[in-house]
Amino acid sequence: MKLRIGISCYPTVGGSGVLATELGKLLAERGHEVHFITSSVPFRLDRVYPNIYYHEVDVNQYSVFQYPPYDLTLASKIAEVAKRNQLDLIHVHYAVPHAICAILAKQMIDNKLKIMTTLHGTDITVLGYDPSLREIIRFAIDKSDCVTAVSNNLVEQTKDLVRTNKEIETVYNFIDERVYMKKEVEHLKKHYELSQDEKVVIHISNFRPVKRVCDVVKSFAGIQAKVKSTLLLIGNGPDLPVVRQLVKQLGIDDRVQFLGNQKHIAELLSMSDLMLLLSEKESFGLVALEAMACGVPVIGSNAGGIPEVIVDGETGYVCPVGEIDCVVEKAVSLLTDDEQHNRFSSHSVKRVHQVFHSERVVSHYEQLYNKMLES
Ligand code: GMT
Repeated sequence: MKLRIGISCYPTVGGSGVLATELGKLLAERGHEVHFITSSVPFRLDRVYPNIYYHEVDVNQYSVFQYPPYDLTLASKIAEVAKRNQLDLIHVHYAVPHAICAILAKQMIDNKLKIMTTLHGTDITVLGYDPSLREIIRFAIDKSDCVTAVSNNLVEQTKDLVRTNKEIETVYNFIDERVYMKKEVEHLKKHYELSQDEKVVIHISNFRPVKRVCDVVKSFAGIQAKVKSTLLLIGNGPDLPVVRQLVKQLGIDDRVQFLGNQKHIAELLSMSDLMLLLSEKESFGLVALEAMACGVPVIGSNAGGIPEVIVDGETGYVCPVGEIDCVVEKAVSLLTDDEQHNRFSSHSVKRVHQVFHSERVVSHYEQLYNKMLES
């Protein structure tokens, strides 16, 4: 059955926005009518897509208010779009504020809207520790018609932190396999002055402190002392200056390239031999999945949902948070053993297709939508 689906998320760079947008695109391909209700055009919505509509949440700054009323404007917009387009449901990404806005919108239109909330981590693992927000997060979860989280670990953490009895179903993240695949990039390697005999280690994040990018740099310092290699750092964020300073201090400036935010991630991954994702909090780690789809093994920390994505000793390695020696040892073993690397690389691609395939995940969401609408 064709559904009319609203989607609200933070549209800027970030895993939750990426996931929400890719989901919307694939739902539209399946014939559903998809309405994005966001503060700007989601950055992955980079051309015209049939069945996709965009409604801007235009937040005004009134001098009488100390803060711009984003939440209230979003709630009004969801109500308006839902009524005008007769939406069957709104799928919001984040309990706070987006589920709260949807609950308000639902009340504004006489409760005629089903709400699905997907938890991505930051809303729980950061905000859930704040006693002033815990009650409202629980309210958002309890009042949603269906709640999903992106890993089993996040389901457990939510139950522990927020103390809700609501059923929360794990629906893993996915990537678009037509985009994330190994590509021919010899010309690019030349552009980045990467020689044939050197290995490429990559890290992609928003450089927030939870990503522990300094651990990535320290690990790489150990790796490059044993294996000729270059580190590509992709992204931007608050820790960037500290990371730059550390690179200088360790005397590895000539081995590290800072590339800032990038659009064509699959190409950069296709030049790489290994990804490092050493976060202290990570509900899933979508970048790890993107790497695996391009045949790049990942060494990750044992934080959050990362061990559900990486199979230790098969598609990469899992090391305790902050244990640099473990990362260096595993990385050197992978980068110096071609047979092991090829095996891990093909297991990574296989795992993405078997466990995290977009067909499977989008069908799962569709089933949950239908179940929610029947109830
Ligand atoms: O990782 C971030 O800081 C961004 C954040 C977000 O909300 O966009 O990512 C979260 O959602 C992603 C998509 O589900 C997950 O892959 C990330 O692991 C998760 N980040 C954290 O839990 C820190």
